[in-house]
Amino acid sequence: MPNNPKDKKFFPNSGAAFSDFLKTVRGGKFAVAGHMRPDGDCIGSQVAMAFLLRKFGAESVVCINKHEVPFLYKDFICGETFLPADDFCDKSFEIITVDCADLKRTSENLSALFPTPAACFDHHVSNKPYARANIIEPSATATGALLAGLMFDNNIDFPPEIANALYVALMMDTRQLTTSNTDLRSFEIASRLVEAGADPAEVSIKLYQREKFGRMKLLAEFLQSLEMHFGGRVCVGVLPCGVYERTGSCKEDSDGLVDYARNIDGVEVAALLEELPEGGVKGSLRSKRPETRVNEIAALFGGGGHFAAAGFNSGKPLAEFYPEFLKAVAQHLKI
Ligand SMILES: [Mn+2]
Repeated sequence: MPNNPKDKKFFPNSGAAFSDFLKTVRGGKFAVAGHMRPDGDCIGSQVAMAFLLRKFGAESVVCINKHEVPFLYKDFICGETFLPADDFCDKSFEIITVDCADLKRTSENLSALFPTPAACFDHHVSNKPYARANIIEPSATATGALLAGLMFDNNIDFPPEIANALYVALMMDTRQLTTSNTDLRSFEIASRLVEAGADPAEVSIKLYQREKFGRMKLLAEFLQSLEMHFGGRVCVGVLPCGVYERTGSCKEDSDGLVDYARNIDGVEVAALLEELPEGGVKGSLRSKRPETRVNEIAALFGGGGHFAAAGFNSGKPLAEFYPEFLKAVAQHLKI
């Protein structure tokens, strides 16, 4: 083991592909594409990639996404131009994707117009290589962690605002370094990013202290609706029709509400059952641990997802669906 930890490479297996890719950048025109409904890892990675391309001599660089940069991340785009993917058709540009396991995740338009991107940087285990250069590290906890690691490995300097964008990427995909895949390397990269100028306290204020009043009112209604079942092992909350209008919130504000139910001590399965205006129920499921496999409960109702986070839609009215759902959960948990 080298004495100086900085001699250690974060991503030795991708080093050669990364160097080869950088040699192709000079003079090129690049559109850095992220996935639809972009998250913090996507935006932070796009911004860092745009910086890198320009640093290595790209003539023109833009960022493109199907959906707009979410309000939370607008402070971290470092002056980059984000264009709507549905309108982008300039074939003098090459596409580089970040954080997209599948080219279709960019947009229908882009995947049809640019079937073979110049490069793909990703950390999804499901990624099937679709670009000319595929730099994929499934053990990286964020695409931003992969990009940061590759830049550290190659002694590529970047300014504090890029360190901040990459830090945001890492924090969002690891839920502030707490997800089950968070490893020592994630902490080391976070530490190097702070050394490069990332500001954890400022990032934390900008990401976690910007709640909207309407969302807080929605949360209050959701918490009020929580019911415990089976001795506290299952917690279910509902959002009735009209709740968004009543609280001055919107549909996106329901993201993450179900986590409050999961966070209760002793709860193994948490559910948010939302009554849809067109009829039926949208369900979001969470478990504390992946072994609980809530995706298998979701599958009973035609949905799916991950072991600890899954979802489904049912056509049945909430009052009819609720008891059926409880029965299915009890069977799954062998209660
Ligand atoms: Mn990601």
